[in-house]
This record gives sequence, C-alpha cells and structure tokens, in this order.
Amino acid sequence: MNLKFNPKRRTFMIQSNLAKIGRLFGSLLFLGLLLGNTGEASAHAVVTESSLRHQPIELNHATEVVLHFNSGVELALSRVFLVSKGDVYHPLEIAKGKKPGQMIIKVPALEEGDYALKYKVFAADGHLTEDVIRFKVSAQR
Ligand SMILES: [Cu+2]
Repeated sequence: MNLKFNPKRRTFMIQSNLAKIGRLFGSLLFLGLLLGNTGEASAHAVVTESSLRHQPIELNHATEVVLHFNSGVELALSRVFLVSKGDVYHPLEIAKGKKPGQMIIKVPALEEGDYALKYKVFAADGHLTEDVIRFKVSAQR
C-alpha cells in the first residue's frame, strides 16, 4: 500500500465507491420491483365479467358494454378506446354501473368488422391496468 497522498488514486477510490453505491441502489430497486409486482397481482382492476361474452354487439346498433372488475375503479382516471380497422382509436364515453367495480362503456353503432376495446383503468388502489378486449361485429345473428 502506498501511504503517500496520490490524487489520482483518490479519485479512483471515490469512483469505485460511487459504483458500489450505484450497484446497491440498483439491487434495492430491483428487489423493490420484484416485491411490488408480486404484491400487486391481486390488487389490480381485473375484468371478471364482460357483457360481450353473452351479448354480442349487434350490427349498426349503438349499445352499452358492461365490464365487471374485481375491485372499485376510478372512472375519472380511466380511459376506454374503440380500436377499429387500421388501428384507429376512438375514445368512448364511460359511466358508473349499478354495482361497485362495474363500468358501462357506450359503444356507437358499428359496421361489420373486427374491433377491440382498449382500456386503461385505475383501480381504487391507484394501480393502472391496461388491456384489450377483441370482438367481432357481423350480420348473421
Ligand atoms: Cu393494484
């Protein structure tokens, strides 16, 4: 070991300490994400039932789609879009259902084709859930 003051060596030591602190923060952050994700899995707003399953959307008929979530949802912070051919996004009006965790989506009259409802929903716990529900509108019903 060289006991004489060596400015070059000193800067090197500071840098290596910073690198250690950086690595420590990195691992803590990773651990936090890991724990956070496992903790959240059950708390998010997850669709437990959709009216689309038993009530398909009729051709050229404005309708309401009801989604049931496993937790309360913050409507003011939630967004639902109708996605149609060519990835065209159209924001849809949403309203509160009768029961907590229910969301009513106002879907305009639609032509035949493949569509999707893309939703970004804030659960009562403040977590955002993003998902897509695909559906088809066809004449033969
Ligand atoms: Cu959550």
